[in-house]
Amino acid sequence: LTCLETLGINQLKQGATFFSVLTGNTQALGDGAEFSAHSPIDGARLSQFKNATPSQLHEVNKELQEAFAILRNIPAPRRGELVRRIGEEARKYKDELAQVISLEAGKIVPEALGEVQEWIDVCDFAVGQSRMLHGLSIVSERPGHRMMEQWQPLGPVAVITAFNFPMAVWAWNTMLGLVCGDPVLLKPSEKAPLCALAMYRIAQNVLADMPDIPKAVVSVMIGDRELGEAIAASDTFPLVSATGSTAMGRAVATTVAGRLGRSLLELGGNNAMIVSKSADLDLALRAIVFSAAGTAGQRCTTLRRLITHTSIVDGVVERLTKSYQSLPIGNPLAAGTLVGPLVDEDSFARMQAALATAQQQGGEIICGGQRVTDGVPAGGFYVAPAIVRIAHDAPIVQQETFAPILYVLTYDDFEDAIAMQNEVPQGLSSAVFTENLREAEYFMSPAGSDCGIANVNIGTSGAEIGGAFGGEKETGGGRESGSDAWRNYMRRTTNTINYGGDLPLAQGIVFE
Ligand code: UN1
Repeated sequence: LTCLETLGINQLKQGATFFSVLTGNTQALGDGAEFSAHSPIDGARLSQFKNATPSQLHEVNKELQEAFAILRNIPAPRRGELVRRIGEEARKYKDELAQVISLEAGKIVPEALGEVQEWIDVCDFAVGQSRMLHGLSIVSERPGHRMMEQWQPLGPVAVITAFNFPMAVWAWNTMLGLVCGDPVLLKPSEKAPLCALAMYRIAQNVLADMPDIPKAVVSVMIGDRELGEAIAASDTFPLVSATGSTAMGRAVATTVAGRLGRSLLELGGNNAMIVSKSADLDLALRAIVFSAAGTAGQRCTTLRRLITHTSIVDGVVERLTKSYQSLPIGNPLAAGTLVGPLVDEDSFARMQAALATAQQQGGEIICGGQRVTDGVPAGGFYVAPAIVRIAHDAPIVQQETFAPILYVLTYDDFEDAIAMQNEVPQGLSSAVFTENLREAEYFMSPAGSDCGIANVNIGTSGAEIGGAFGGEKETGGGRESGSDAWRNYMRRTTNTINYGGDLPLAQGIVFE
């Protein structure tokens, strides 16, 4: 695989086994059990690793602490220069990086390139932010005093990521974490470990030319759940940022809360779009297909529920079915493919189970759902994206199934549509298609969508990095990427300074 050669990933191994502990200074095999990662494209084995263990984490933590002691004193714009150069390096190897994503996550090339672009974009954003880590200046009630806030580096940050956005989610956390003065340890999905090695290589290429910055500021440990639990339990990390299932996030958050650490969670979504009777349907149809079938339904922002006005639902379903049937499904590396494979057989089994349950609960499969074996690489799990008409309150509709299933629900009153949009336990992304100003504003109002993302006349997926990304309820409440998400990676100090010659007490207290 030439991309692994070009990126220098093939040097990161001993015999046939890749390193699982990488801190820039140390590069070592894991001490734990061996495992392999396979390509969703054809099931072929891509790589072989050994799990890094909690005792190896203990050693890495020392390096992270030492790195933090140095990094926090390096001026933030210099830390920004590190991130600027990482962005340049990612630009240079954009095609190769995208190829590693396609191989490990099964993403089509245009979307894989988009993911690398998301990394590059957040670098640019973070470089600017490195000169804008502003605090407030606050007036004091006491004569001869003033107050201010400062934002200080927080400490080593752990980032736990999922297979579906192996580079972008790491980059949101890491590029901002670095400018904020925090070393970042990544524990990637075991389904996408080569992506982690690729990102490590890119960052270490840059760090090699910046000897004032400790190499361990971009570190990686590859391991299983046991490693994740040890990270969550470790006092080394004042912040643990985790992306993945709600079950995983709940376990991480509970452990981190037990030691009163902070967690930054981006968990399940069950994203809906309301299609009003006034909607521009040409636009809506395109948005639905990209959001629901794109990435083979494996984004946390994937459109899963279509809440359509009763008067237009039949026409919408008919047009949607037509475009679903002409979607090119196949090898994600081939030009023209729009829908690649599911990540693995388990994922396929979960999709089949969800479809069977939907039928038991009164749902009707309008199209798709079946495995596709013609014209696709053997060994991969390719499926036709499914459309299911079902009642909004069927229990299966309340769950996130990480596969391309679009549930079509209907409404008569706009208020009911909002209630349906909000009735699920997840709260990540949402959208309305309407030409009606009142509906659009209502949707975005305090009584509207309860999600972290509420879009008008665009789909639920494909957010740009400038906004804060994340959601409410079981989605976990975290906000990453743009806006003021940088504050997650810093601690706030409030300073009160007395430049007078007296010592007045606040609240007018006299103590003498
Ligand atoms: C995810 O699926 O974990 O908004 C992240 C989007 C992408 C990020 C998705 N920018 O769909």
